[in-house]
Amino acid sequence: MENMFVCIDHVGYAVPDLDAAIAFHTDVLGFRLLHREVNEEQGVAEAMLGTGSQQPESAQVQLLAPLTEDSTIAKFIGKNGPGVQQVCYRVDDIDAVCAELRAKGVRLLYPEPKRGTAGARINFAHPKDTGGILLELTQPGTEH
Ligand code: CMX
Repeated sequence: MENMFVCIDHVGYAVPDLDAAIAFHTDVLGFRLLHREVNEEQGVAEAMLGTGSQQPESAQVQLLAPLTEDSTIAKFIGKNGPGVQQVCYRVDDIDAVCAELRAKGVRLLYPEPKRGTAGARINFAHPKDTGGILLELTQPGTEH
């Protein structure tokens, strides 16, 4: 595959309080709130913020707050404190990219993509196979 990734779609920050983090990003940093939702399967209340004019915008900020004490984000905050939890690359064909990464020995967390932000199809490469970065792959959905 010539180009596996379209762009950096977003960087995900683990935050303890979603409303407080949205307020900081909009009031202090001047981001625009683009989208917010609850994803029960991922255990998160999340928000997407952007500054650019591309549609769908690239290099957004994703704020991820834990829904429950045993969720992935709660565990991350408990271990590391709030901060950068993931970097997400946008792809055109997530099935093809996952197949290529698997063929190159990179472990993906899910056998099949799951539902992500705004109906995107997502998967994650394990941080132990990527130099310590949790890499999300996203193929934007029609709700984007
Ligand atoms: N970035 C980098 N390294 C990470 C990491 C992260 N976000 N999360 C865990 N690790 C590392 C830990 O530091 C640890 O390393 P050491 O063994 O060297 O100490 C190792 O991975 C295991 O860490 P853990 O705390 O025991 O975490 P788990 O193995 O239980 O979970 C992971 C790690 C990646 C499997 C889990 O975070 C996961 O399933 N992530 C994908 C789903 C997700 O992040 N959902 C929330 C976001 C939803 C969305 O973006 O839509």
